[in-house]
Amino acid sequence: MKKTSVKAVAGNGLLDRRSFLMSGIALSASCSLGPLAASASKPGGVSSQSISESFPEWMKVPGHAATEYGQPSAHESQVRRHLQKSAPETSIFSIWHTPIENQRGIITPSGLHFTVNHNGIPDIAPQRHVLMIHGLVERPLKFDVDSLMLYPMVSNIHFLECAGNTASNAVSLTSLDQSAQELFGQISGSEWTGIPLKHLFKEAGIKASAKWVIAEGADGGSHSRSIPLDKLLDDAIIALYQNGERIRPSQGYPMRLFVPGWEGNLNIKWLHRLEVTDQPAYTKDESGLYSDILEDGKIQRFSFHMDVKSLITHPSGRQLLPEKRGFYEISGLAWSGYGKIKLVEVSADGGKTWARAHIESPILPKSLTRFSMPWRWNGTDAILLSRATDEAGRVQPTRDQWRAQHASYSFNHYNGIQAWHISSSGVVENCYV
Ligand SMILES: Nc1nc2c(c(=O)[nH]1)N[C@H]1C(S)=C(S)[C@@H](COP(=O)(O)O)O[C@H]1N2
Ligand SMILES: [Mo]
Repeated sequence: MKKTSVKAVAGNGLLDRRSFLMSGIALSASCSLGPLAASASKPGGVSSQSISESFPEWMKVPGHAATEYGQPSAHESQVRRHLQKSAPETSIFSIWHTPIENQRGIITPSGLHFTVNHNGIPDIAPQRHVLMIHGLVERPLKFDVDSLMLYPMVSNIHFLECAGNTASNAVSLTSLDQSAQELFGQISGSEWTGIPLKHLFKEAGIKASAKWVIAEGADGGSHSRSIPLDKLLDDAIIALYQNGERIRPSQGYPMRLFVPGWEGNLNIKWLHRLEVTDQPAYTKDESGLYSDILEDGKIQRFSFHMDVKSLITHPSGRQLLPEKRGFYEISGLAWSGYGKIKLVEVSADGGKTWARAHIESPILPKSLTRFSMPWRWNGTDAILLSRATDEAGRVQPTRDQWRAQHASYSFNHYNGIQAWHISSSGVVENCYV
């Protein structure tokens, strides 16, 4: 196979996808498959006797029985949530990060969904849990879990991201030697199923003066946020299921508010109260941690949307490229709280040249979206970047552009372009360009 048949689309080895798919399998087979696979690809080259002699032991005995609840392979036990260093395990305030670099596709397994708990995870008996809708309504309502389960439900795939995700890259003066999980682990994607809030609000009868809703959780600290009524009437749901099963305790069992595309903190878990009002409550949870400090020192209250952002997950921080000068599929995730992802560009030379990545379907609004780009690494230093644009026309800023808009110690809603440095030894490290 001639190497010249694969067309370059940008500097430092980024390749045209179509020409790579035409010739890429043969190219990568010749550089990475071992002798067994190579001979198996030639039928007739191996006798049936030598094939059966090479059977591993599990092909010669019956396997074990299935169990009532499935578990991942024991060989994948390193794929775990990671506790953010600043929050000790015993603390009631804890942040666990998703191993985002182990994920392919756009759905995070529920057991690996990131989780942020300001007051621990309450043990809620579903029979005793109540959801109230009150305030500026004609008919205050009280629901138990069983009565909510009777309502028609919708299912949608959406990301959930903490406003503090990637905070360390916003504030740190020198780039940290961290994995994608450590830097970016407060983002996950799931299918969320539940009741559109507009149906419940219609039943309650919202009064004309209503503008805001105070949503409160049933955790010990009464985590609460003020949310504009319009958003809740638009696409918010009371989520009862995640990825086909009832929401897990760390995600808000028995129910949570789900506000697509808006900052994680508003997605109140263990939801027990929605108070319809004409003004925000300025709760402790919105006035303290979750306000943005701008470059002139002013505080921006209520930055609801999660902005357009992307990340190359393969390869990413602390990984080692196994093949020097090999063919790689660069793969990553892009998302925007404003809608669908329209464009992802990738650079392998630190931003000198860019090429359009392939965006994999499904391309859903306010959802993780997978992109990919074939790359031939020439074995020397490279800097990989990805830059996402959404359908609202928002473009991911550089780190410097983002920092110019914010105070030096501001860290929420950081969405600067992520750079991974590949050294000639194949080590991948976080870097700032
Ligand atoms: N009741 C309650 N809701 C909460 C929180 C909380 O501590 N208590 N944490 C918030 C924060 S900061 C985030 S980022 C998301 C995280 O949701 P997850 O734990 O399901 O990933 O939940 C939000 N909802
Ligand atoms: Mo958060």
